[in-house]
Amino acid sequence: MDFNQKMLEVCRLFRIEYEYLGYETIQMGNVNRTYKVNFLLPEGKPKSFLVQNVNTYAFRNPVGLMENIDKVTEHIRRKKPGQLALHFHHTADRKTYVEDGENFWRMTNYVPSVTFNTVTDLDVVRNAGKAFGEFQMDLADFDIGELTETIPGFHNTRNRYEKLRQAIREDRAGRASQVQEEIAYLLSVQDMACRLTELQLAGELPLRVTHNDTKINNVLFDPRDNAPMIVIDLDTVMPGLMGHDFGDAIRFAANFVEEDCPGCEKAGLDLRVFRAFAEGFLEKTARAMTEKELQTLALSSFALTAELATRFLADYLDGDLYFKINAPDHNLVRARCQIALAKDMLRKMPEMEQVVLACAAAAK
Ligand code: GN1
Ligand code: MG
Repeated sequence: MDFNQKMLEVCRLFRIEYEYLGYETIQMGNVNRTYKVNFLLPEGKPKSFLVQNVNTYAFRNPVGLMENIDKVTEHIRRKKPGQLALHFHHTADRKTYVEDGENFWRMTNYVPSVTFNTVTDLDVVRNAGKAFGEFQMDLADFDIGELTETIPGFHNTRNRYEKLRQAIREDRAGRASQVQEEIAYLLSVQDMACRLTELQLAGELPLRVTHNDTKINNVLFDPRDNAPMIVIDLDTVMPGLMGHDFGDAIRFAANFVEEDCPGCEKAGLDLRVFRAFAEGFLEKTARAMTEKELQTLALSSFALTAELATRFLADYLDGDLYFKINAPDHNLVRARCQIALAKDMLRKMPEMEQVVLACAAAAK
């Protein structure tokens, strides 16, 4: 079927009856596929919606995932009535998704906004820190037991290492011999990378409802003044650690380069960005944090960076089954970039720790 026809069919199932104008592919995320679909209202104005094709290789239980999102967005909406929120459209039989035997579709409102893949404006970074901190605090009274684990063990770094070892053993794409250096580095830092997971398993860090994918481009900003408008991409909202959200945000936003920048020698941690994000995040969360959470916040940046490096490298070894790629070595480039960032983080760990303590003291 022609893709225009497919888009139209999906939108009609979500009961959008306006005149169809066409669709645009949106570069958003490395897992799902996203399209902006444009319509014409009867009065002649354009109106757009976002349609997503959920990657069911990554998300094995997409229905459970949609239920999670529904509960979480409703919880936030009840707390902040009238505030801009993500709204998922329903089919005639009240479902928030359409399954056509091959694909899993969903549709949300389109929010005109700006997003950032790299940021140098420290006010924007601070605002992102506030947005993710507030998101976590909004869900502080949400019952964890209500949530399905959409990807079991998502930030279980120990399991991620196990999957890397399996990928090395199986060597499905015959690439292991090319990446011995990367493998050796990641294995050499395994203990430190897994420390957060070990503390979690020992019950020393509280389980919270966390976002788990806190890339700064998952915050929509107001184009007029760069104020944060809304946190998006709730696919991985699950029980997790404070450090998962902090660490993942840092590994993305505080890197000197984008996460898939070729020529990884330029990758590294920008301490100014680290500080700005920590200021915003801790302003919202410091009062609710335990001592142990605070002590492991800087470490969490390293843990999440090394963890993602194992994921990119494992996917490269598997033959690129999980992440979308735009070149045959895309996953390798990504893995190298995360490794270079992780190395720099280790060098800067004492400074990062100091910054965290100073920001927490200022926020309390
Ligand atoms: C994936 O698809 P996206 O961009 O929201 C991944 C994250 C990674 C990220 C790296 C469900 O997120 O865990 O950190 O790529 N999401 C999933 O860019 O695996
Ligand atoms: Mg995501």
